[in-house]
Amino acid sequence: MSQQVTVIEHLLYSQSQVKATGKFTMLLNELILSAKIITREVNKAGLVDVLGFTGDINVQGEKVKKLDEYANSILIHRLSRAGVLCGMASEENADIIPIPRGYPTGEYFLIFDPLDGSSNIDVNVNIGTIFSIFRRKSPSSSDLLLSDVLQRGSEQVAAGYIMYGSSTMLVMTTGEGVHGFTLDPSVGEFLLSHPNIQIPEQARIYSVNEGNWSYWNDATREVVAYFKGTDNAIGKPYSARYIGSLVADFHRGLIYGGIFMYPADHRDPAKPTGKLRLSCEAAPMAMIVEQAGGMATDGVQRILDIEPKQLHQRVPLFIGSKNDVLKTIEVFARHGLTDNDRSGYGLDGRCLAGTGLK
Ligand code: AHM
Ligand code: MG
Repeated sequence: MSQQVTVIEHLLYSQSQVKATGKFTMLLNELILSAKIITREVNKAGLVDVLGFTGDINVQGEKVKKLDEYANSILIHRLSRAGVLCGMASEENADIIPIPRGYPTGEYFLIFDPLDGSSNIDVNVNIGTIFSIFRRKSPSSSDLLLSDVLQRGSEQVAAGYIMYGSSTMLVMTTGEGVHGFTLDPSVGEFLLSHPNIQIPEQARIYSVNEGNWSYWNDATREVVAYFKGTDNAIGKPYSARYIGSLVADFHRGLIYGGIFMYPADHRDPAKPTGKLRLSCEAAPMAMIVEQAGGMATDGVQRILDIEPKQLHQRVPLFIGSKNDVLKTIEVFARHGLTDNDRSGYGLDGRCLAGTGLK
């Protein structure tokens, strides 16, 4: 870390002036402060035996929240009062989160997964916050519309994740490359540590929960067989790496190269959707990977081109190094899978009922 450049300095000095507006900077500041607070709590996670389990009553007589609920409430609390958002959506909330009455609003809409991979907390494995930022399309004087919320990933203004691991890292893009910042606890700032990240074009690592093999379609099995076989681009089996925490698996792929997959499966024939959510997981990661020179597809369509129909829509995801994603697309095309084969997928998500949005 030769130059001590903070996230905000980087945004102000090296990104276009459009992005470096006061409002956007304020939004980022609130995200950063939330990330620091979440880091503090994540670092205490191993002490739950000492400090009291979730569900316990703490010394103030309050119920101790689960870490993912805590992260969710911190983000909602801080960002809804920042005066920069017209609304929010979280993986943890069924419906849109409105800005409380009486607080100023802004033109940005934030979608986030407050603590992805939270099943890994108890075993001290990396977890993360994923975020996606859009600009509302309707005039700020009017009510928020469905079209403000359900935007294609290609319309994101910024996307990123904060990874809570051996150190805390913020990786983000505003559409001008991908930059990584590491939290220096001694000064309490995220400092530029990984400028202009580029994902290697050709990888040697594949990452997938292969325990789901029995539930995959033939195209998916052929893709995975390609990576673990010898008749592939590198002439020998790729290494398999799977943590089961999207941020950690994705981050490794971004730095070392690799393909991460969470394919559709037919465990429930009515929902051949894969597991990951389009808006709060797949789309932000897709913007990052494309900005770093990689690709993201559901096998047929570019992730960033998919128009969400529902807030919690799920989508199959193949993301990472260009050559490996291109190979996936080629195999799916050879199997004759088209857009029509996916009709209805992803529509299992909780709907927008009760949000008042039209
Ligand atoms: P979550 O949002 O409930 O935490 O689930 C998402 C996580 C991802 O981090 C990870 O890629 C995936 O679930 C792992 O799923 P599986 O355990 O089925 O392999
Ligand atoms: Mg998640």
